[in-house]
Amino acid sequence: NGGPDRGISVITRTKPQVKKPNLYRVLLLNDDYTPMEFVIYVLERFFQKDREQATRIMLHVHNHGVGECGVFTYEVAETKVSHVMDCARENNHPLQCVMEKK
Ligand code: TYC
Repeated sequence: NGGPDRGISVITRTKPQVKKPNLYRVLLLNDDYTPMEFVIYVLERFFQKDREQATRIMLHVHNHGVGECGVFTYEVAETKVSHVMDCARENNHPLQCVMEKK
C-alpha cells in the first residue's frame, strides 16, 4: 500500500463459492473364477442394487470386462472399494474393485 491515500488501489476478486465435489466411479473387473452369484450379492449388499439391476451389472462386467457400480465422492468410493475387497478376500474370490476419477 502507498500509505496515506496516494491513489494506489487493490482489486480483489472472489470466485463464486459453488464447488462441485470431485466424483469417482466405482468399477468391478471381470475374472474367470468369482462366482456370478457372489458378484450379484456384492452389488446388492454394498451398492443397494435390487436383484435385477445387480444381475444386469454383473452380466455387463462378465461380457465387457468392466462395469460401473455407482458414482460417489472420494471418501465414500474409497470405503466401498475396501469393503468389497475385504469381502472378496474373506471368501477367497479374486474379484477386483477399483475407483477412477470421473
Ligand atoms: N466371469 C465370472 C464367471 O464366469 C463372473 C464374474 C462377473 C466375475 C463379474 C467377476 O466382476 C465380475 N464366473
